[in-house]
Amino acid sequence: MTDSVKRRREEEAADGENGVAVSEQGSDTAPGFPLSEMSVRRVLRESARDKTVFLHGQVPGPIMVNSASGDGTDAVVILEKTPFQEENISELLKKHTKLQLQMTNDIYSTYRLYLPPELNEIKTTVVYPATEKHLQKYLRQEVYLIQETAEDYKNITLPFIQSQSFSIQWVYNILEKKAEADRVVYENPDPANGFILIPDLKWDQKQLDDLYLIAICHCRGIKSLRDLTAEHLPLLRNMAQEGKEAIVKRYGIPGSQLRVYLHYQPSYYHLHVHFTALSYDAPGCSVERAHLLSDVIDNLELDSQYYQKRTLTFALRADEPLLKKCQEAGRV
Ligand code: M7G
Repeated sequence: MTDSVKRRREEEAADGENGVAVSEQGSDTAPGFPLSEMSVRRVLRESARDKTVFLHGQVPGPIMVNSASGDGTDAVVILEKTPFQEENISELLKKHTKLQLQMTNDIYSTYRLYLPPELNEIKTTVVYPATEKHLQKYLRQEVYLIQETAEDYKNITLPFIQSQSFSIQWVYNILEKKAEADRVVYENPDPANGFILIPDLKWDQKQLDDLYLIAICHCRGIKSLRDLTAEHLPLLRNMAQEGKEAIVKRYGIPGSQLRVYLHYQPSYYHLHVHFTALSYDAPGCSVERAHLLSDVIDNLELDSQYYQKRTLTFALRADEPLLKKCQEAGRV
């Protein structure tokens, strides 16, 4: 952890202001999700490597219009064991409640280490109520590569995203300071070329190894990479430069150690840029999805219509409706 992060934590503690902790973890103060009442319908996906499980749950209560099945309201719950924090390790060794021997052989042995609850937290992300599209997003499926030409975008993808895309209410809530206002790291308030930089939902901000922020532009109506032209260069340059400056100032990580990119296709069609630690193998940073912001800027400087003209490649999961549309059009 850098000194600046430590300092900020100390300042927050001194202010008695829990910041993230109140809105994300303070079940005493935050409106709670009824986790213990939820029944698990299925495991959507799990990863032993990432120590993560994605659950489709159902909470008793009013049946939502878009409830996938059964009685109650659908939820997606993601449980993730959190990375170790260097400054907690000696506390963790001292305060453990039990060390149970599993096996021993010569100089080798393995144990089960049991910890008090405060040192044993699980990051829990909840989408509630969840739509069928959320369930699909997290369900493990086969994936297929699509090579989307400019024509394909006009004829297949654009009509599809106009009818289907995820609600972006959460984005508007951030931009209008109706949610996560206490988490904003940096803002350029200019309506055309400004943006808000905020920690991503995926990052618990406890360690810098998996640093993940997003920059969301104030301007509405830029759906994705496909809409960008040279007209957007001032906005993109601001996001690149001011975003990096804000991150080095707050977290001490220089721009040369950040991966700054856009997704194509994104899940949410309001332009945003991902900032992740270069050493972190962030979900969604693979070559078939991530477009480095520096390359995007360079391409638009070369040709304003670059992203309207070129073929873009991306992967779609087996039962995504867009894949079906591409198949119907004979494009897969
Ligand atoms: P994307 O490329 O549209 O889709 O990125 P992806 O989720 O498939 O990567 C949207 C980004 O916004 C992701 O990195 C999400 O983790 C993040 N995100 C999504 N939601 C609903 C929220 C939210 O409510 N708050 C914050 N801070 N980040 C979010």
